[in-house]
Amino acid sequence: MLRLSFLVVAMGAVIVAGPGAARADMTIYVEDFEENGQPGCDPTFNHQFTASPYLKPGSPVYWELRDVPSSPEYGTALLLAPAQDAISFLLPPGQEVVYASVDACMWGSSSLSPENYSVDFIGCDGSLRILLGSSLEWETVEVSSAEIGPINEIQMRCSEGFFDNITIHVIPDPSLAILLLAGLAISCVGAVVRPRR
Ligand SMILES: [Ca+2]
Ligand SMILES: [Ca+2]
Repeated sequence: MLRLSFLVVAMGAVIVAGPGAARADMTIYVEDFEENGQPGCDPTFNHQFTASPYLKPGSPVYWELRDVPSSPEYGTALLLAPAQDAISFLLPPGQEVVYASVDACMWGSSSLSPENYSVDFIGCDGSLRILLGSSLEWETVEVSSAEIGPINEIQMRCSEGFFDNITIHVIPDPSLAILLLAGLAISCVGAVVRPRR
C-alpha cells in the first residue's frame, strides 16, 4: 500500500508542476555557435537558411558564424546579413519544448520594414512575433508554452545583426508521463488487491 501511496503522490506532483515550472526532469539546450572551441552548430538545433520573406525576391542570402567585435563575452555568434534562419529541434521522441529564448543584437535601420527584424516563435497552439530594436545593444526575447503551446520552431531574420544563445527548456511530454504513471498505478493496485495464497 505504501508503494501505491507513493505513486499517487508522484502523479499529483506531475500534474501540479505543469509545463514551464522548474523541475528535475527538465533538460536545457543552448546553441552558442561554438563546438569544441571552434565556430560550429549544436546537433540538437536544425538550422535552415533562406531569404527573408520581408525583402524583395532575389535578395541575397548571407550568413556566417563569427566573433562579435563589440561583445567578446558572446564568443562566436550567428551573423545574418541578410537572411532568415528557421530552427527546429532534433529531440528524442516524447519530449516537448516548454520555453525558448534568443539573444539578438541588431544594427541598420528597421524603419522601412520592421518585420524584417524579428523573431517568430511557432508553437502547437499559436505563434508569437517579437520585433527587434536596432539599438546595437543585445536584447533577449523569449516565450513559454503557456503562451503558444509546446514550441516547434524559432524563425530569426534581419538585414544585419547577430543572434546567439538560442535556449530551449525540454521536458518529457506530460501526457505521456501521466499515462505511464497511471499504468504503473493500475499494475500496482492489481498487485495489492490480488488475493494471497
Ligand atoms: Ca556564442
Ligand atoms: Ca555549442
